[in-house]
Amino acid sequence: MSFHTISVIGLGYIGLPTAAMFASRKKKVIGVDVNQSAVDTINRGEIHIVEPELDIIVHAAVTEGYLKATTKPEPADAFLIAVPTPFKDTSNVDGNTDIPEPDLAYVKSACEAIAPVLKKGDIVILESTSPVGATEQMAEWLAEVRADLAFPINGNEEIDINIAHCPERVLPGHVVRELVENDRVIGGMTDACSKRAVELYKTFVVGECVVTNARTAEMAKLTENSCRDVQIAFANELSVICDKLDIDVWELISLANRHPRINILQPGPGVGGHCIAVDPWFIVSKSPEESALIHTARKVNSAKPQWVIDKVKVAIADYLQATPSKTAADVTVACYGLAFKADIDDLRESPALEIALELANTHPGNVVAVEPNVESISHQSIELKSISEAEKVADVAVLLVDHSEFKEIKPTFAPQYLVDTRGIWS
Ligand code: SAJ
Repeated sequence: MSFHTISVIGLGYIGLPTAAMFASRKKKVIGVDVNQSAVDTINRGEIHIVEPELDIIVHAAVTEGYLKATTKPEPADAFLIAVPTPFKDTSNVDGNTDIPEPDLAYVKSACEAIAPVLKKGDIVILESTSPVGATEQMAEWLAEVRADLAFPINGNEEIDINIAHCPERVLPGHVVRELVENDRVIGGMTDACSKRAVELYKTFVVGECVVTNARTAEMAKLTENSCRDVQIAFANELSVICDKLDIDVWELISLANRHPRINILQPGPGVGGHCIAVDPWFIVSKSPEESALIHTARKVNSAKPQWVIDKVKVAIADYLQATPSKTAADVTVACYGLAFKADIDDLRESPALEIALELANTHPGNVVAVEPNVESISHQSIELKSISEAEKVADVAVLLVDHSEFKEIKPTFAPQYLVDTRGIWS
């Protein structure tokens, strides 16, 4: 049985490109989102996020009538849930965060929203990165609302609704290409569920659809991002050690990487985004005793922004010592980059933004920022400037993101007044 109508719940950085991909293969796609303004934007054939090539695909899909967005689910043959799975704020009274717990509230709401329109033969796929056991939980939530339908729970193979976890694994900035080319992990709750999910993804995926069970698929996604977090933590720890020992960490890493079996990643101001800084906690919160390395990596990466802030404060102090006619209030600090990584506009969970805001809150002088990928920011304490304006006014500079625009220039800050967290100007 083929899929006539596909519904994608959650039209964000993953859901919208996925919906657009199905629509580009001439499937009828119903995108569902609670955000009315995002729904209106998409129905005008426009997009509310920045992702290369996506605007053209969405525009074509909407004008040709294959994609429409709505706030209320409608019947479909397949439902893909791509809603956020953040963690709960577990800060204690002292503001110290213990081990954060995953928050599946958006998945639960999505289940409650689609349950009334489910019919025999449908498939529901959880795409959101989730802790182990979330897909089983999702099936139970659906079953609670639809006692008239058989779900693959408690070993039941005689089912009306197929359930699978097929985690998204695409890199922001390359989503359109990676959605098509990357191999896809397909974790069905039964073999039949996996088979149905493979049929669905084969609509546009040219990469291999590799079948496993739902729990392994959940853990595979968490493992990929935790592996990257641990590797970045190693690079970040090296950068702190090298700073103390007066060694250029970027030269060191490029030398070590000449070894045929070594491939060290790059240090930075910390790890940002809504994936790598979040997903390892899903493992740690479930298996705290067994995940010492993953937990430590998270702590190393989380501590890096404060280390950068301290370096900027030392640079400000050095500047004041060399310029006794000035006070701290006269010193302008320029932050180059606010996004969570290069060449994107996404400021969510960005260590660069965290550093800039903390500097703006604590430094008595001006803090300006250059962020070529956004036109405005909601934080009034930071003034956005162009590259040339910032260089004119800045006394102390901190390079936070290796945007292409920054790689093309070489500002003339004295080394003692420049904190280069990406190693492109130093
Ligand atoms: N970073 C470094 N040094 C590096 C590499 C990255 O400091 O050498 C920092 C970046 O600046 C950024 C953060 O790490 O702040 C994360 O960036 P990223 O490019 O490593 O990853 P994301 O968050 O954009 O996307 C990741 C990808 N996962 C892996 O590469 C294993 C992507 O494939 C996933 O689909 C995505 O998470 C997700 O949605 O889970």
